[in-house]
Amino acid sequence: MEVPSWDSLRQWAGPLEHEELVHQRCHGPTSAQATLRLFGQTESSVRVTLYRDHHAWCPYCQKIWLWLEERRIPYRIRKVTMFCYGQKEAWFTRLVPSGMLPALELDGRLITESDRILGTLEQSFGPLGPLGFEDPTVLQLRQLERLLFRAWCQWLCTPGLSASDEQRCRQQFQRLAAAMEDALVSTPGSFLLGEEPVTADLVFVPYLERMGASLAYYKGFLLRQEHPGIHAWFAALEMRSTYRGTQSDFHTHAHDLPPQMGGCHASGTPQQRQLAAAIDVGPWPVGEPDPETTWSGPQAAAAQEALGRVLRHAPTLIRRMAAATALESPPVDAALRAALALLVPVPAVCEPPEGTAAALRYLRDRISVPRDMGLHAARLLRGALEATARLDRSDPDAQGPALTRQHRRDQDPIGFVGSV
Ligand SMILES: N[C@@H](CCC(=O)N[C@@H](CS)C(=O)NCC(=O)O)C(=O)O
Repeated sequence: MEVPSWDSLRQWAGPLEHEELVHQRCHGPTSAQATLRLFGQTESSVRVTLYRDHHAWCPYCQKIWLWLEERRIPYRIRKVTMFCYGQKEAWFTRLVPSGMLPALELDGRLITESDRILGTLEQSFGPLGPLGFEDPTVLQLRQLERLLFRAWCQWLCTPGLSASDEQRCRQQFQRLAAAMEDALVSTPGSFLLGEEPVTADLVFVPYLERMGASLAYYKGFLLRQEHPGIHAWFAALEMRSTYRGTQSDFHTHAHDLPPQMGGCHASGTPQQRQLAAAIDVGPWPVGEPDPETTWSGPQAAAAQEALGRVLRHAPTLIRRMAAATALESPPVDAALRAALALLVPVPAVCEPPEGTAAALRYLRDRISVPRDMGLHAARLLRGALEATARLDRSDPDAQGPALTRQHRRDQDPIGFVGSV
């Protein structure tokens, strides 16, 4: 089958029209690509600016991001590069010399530290839910989250654990995960304090998401399968477009965590190796039932989203894919279009030019969720890139350069910034 042209692919992509896109990003569902959120209000109502990372990865930023989205407070977003991805913007270090995220401006006053930010937002706009951030019940839950966080770090980040140490760390982690499940069943409703998520829930979201991903990849442990109460809580969150807009996936977290955590250590059991390989190369979902999400959404919309996001950044993507694999741009350009042909309403199987499998896999390994697109769009795109790489006649098994563990400068946002 002949590889489709960019023009023919463009007709299937989602809204690329600037005005339509901007309106959707301001007023529509939560999106990692938004830079202004108005929730039906006008720009003059904006009192808040959130400074968060370009990668939509920082857990402390996710907590604030979710709070603003759930509470529907109009806000502006300014994105900043985290150290491990590239150069921190000078304008930001002038504002926050440590360079730490998140930071938030409210009526021109700058606040740092996520808990202080939440406290200030509550004072100005009222709490999310019946109890304030400093209420003893909420404080107790916040402490439980920190204990769970520590148990997770000990299990994931301690090098050279023996089999019995692994077991001990796992038990300690599971004891605290069960305490969270007890807290969940102690009140009616799917969330910690009832039928709707409150600040206490949002405090748990970022790290529980990272725990689920990293423990699957490095320990072969499926959090949601092992802890049905936590699974039900995630399932309730996944009914909300707010959470889905900030939700990452196993692959992104598994590879973004090591530089942030100073190393993540695999248990090396057969189950762990098998799961890690599936997370890396698919097919996705990596299990039945799907251990990452209960939300499936319409497949056609996910394909359209993936297509639209690649089209938006195609020249930069092609340049990076070619540079990383020492190829010329034209064959990489054609290989990428061959992969995208699998995402259109009537998919076509197209052979990529010979020798381009590594470039296709370079991109497969670097799709970042939710920075680039949602979880399902990313799965479809990774699948299309992998399936097309396998059709490479000269070297169907060629891999792209391995992902680094000390930093992720291969994900430097320069080159993508400025075009949404
Ligand atoms: N205690 C701080 C922790 C914030 C934090 O650790 N932020 C990290 C990102 S997750 C950061 O900005 N690091 C600097 C960088 O990576 O550029 C808070 O709660 O806000």
